[in-house]
Amino acid sequence: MTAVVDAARPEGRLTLAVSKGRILDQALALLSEIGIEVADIATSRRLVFATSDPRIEVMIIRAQDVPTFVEYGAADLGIAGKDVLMERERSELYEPLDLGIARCRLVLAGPHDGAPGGPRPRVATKYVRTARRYFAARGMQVEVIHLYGSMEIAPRVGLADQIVDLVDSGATLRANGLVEIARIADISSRLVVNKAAMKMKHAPVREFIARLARACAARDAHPAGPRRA
Ligand code: PRT
Ligand code: MG
Repeated sequence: MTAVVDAARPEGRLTLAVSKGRILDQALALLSEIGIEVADIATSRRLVFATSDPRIEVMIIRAQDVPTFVEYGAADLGIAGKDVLMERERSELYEPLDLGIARCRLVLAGPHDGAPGGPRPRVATKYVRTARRYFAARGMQVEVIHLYGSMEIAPRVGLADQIVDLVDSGATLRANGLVEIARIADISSRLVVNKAAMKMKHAPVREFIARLARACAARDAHPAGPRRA
């Protein structure tokens, strides 16, 4: 793979890619725990932000794109959901740390009054590869239908018999008359690291991982604390 060479990025400076959306607030809270504050994030339309630590800049991009930016070296590090990482065909990334944020679970769900769906039920999901792997491992014959969102309505409108999707509180499933049939995976956000950056920027990368690891450990030791992510 040809790495992106960014002449504008000074030696030793680290770029961290974080997804916008629901991971962002908890990721920023974690960064704040290690003394990294991101400037003007609420007001700006920029995508790359300086931080209170001159050695670290933050790039805010779509959840699904974080591993790609890191894999190609456009960012040295990233914070991505395990769901997104599992769905990648191959991974050229280090995944040194479970940050324990944006926790949820990937489940198989179906209508509470639903018929099993015949010999080859249709399953709608955004997580096509992960779903295929799950069913193949169990010798289950299903037709996987790829959707980009709103999986929960698929059974109601007869598009699918079941869905594979993320669940947090369960409110979305309930609101759509669905129940959890099986838990496929526990999900949380992970720190991922570009392999070349791990070699070429070894000291700052290791230091950054260690700081985040300490912040996660401190949070987990005091789970009732006010800043729990
Ligand atoms: O919009 P974009 O394409 O950029 O990405 P995205 O929509 O995938 O991003 P976003 O902001 O939704 O964040 C996605 C990441 O957050 C996922 O990759 C997960 O790692 C993490 N995460 C944690 C979740 C949830 N919890 C979650 N509950 N992502 C989505 N959900 C959705 C779920 O799909 C369902 O629609 O929330 C709904 C269920 O929530 P409950 O509480 O009703 O059960
Ligand atoms: Mg979204």
